Amino acid sequence: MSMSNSLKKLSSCVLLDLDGTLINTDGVVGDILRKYLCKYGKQWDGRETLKIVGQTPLEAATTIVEDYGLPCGVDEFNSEFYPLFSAQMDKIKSLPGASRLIRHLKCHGVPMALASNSSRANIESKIAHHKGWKECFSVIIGRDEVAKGKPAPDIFLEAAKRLNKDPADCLVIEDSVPGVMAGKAAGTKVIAVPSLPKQTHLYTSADEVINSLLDIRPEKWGLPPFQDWIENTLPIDPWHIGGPVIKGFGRGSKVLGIPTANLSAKDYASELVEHPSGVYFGWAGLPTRGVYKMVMSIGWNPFFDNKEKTIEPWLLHDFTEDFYGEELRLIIVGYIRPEANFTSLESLVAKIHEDREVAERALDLPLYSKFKGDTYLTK
Ligand code: ADP
Ligand code: RBF
Ligand code: MG
Repeated sequence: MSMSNSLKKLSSCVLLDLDGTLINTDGVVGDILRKYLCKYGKQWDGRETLKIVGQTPLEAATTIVEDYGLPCGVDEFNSEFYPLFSAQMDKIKSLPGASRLIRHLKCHGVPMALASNSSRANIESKIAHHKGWKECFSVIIGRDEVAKGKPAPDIFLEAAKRLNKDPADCLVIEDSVPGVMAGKAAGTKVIAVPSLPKQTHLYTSADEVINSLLDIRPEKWGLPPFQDWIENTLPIDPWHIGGPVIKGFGRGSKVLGIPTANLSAKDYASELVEHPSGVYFGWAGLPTRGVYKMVMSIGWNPFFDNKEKTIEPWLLHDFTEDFYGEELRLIIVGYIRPEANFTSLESLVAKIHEDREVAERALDLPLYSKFKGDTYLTK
């Protein structure tokens, strides 16, 4: 690290954006649309969710009206959609790593501000549904409390002022491009956590671009490090998915020597939206065969630049035959790293084998091994 690098990175407080950074509205949007589209005799395709993630409400409405050929205008669609959305605000989930980050900073006495482009009242009603959040912020500031919203610097300047901090000592965490611009214009350091995939190139003014809040390393910014990593793995709230094994891209075993048993992306689209791309691990059950350790990637496989987000589970066992069509059950218990690109197939394969070793070792820890006996895996 150069000297200027080490000097520029120290922060003493954190300014957080809300929508798309700490909370995720897209799951709720999908639930509403599923019911709404029935009215027009259309069936909601879960993959549409992936398409509208991170779009502005107007862009998303236009996408849906067009893709489904709805016999109404975008304005009419919005006037019907918005009341349905308001009524579901309590169902908006926090993003993976959001509560962990807030609690960690609070616990170490790092001052925090919530600085959002939505109105103060709107912010308050959204965070009311997340227990313990409001108390963590010394300052909460909305669009209606300053002259100009993001990308103007006003919101962050005001937040720094109310924290009695110089903007240069503040670290902004933002998912949107206007938000990153606002932070830079205010003179803060900015970590971008884009909510849209493959958009890194739009965030070049940010000091760092990370894939999800799971990848934040506070010590890089002079803040206290997380202490919950165990043997190169991060425990997560376990999630369960299952279904019949389908044909994938046909390159796992052929190109990499690493077979991955694919599930239908359509059936678990809401989980795909909810979980950041990256490398995870856990347990896999094939009810007629047994329970096995498993390491998987979730995402677009940058090396192959896939168009669709998929889950690629590699069962850590030598099978003598394929098991297409069989029911596969997964419990995902931990996170290893973000997806990466590689300059050669050999380096990708070497990294995946390293992931396998990390997963294999970690799954023997009681904290992870206790899920092996879960009946979900065996039906
Ligand atoms: P596809 O692109 O169709 O997923 P792969 O080359 O990735 O093809 O191979 C995956 C298939 O290989 C699985 O669907 C399964 O039937 C079989 N298979 C054999 N051993 C394993 C393993 N250890 N982990 C995952 N799948 C395996
Ligand atoms: N693909 C990538 O492009 N980047 C990765 O970092 C990456 N990590 C992986 C980790 C594991 C444990 C597994 C099983 C796969 C990973 N892959 C990654 C996906 C790999 O490219 C994928 O298996 C093939 O695309 C098969 O379709
Ligand atoms: Mg596969």
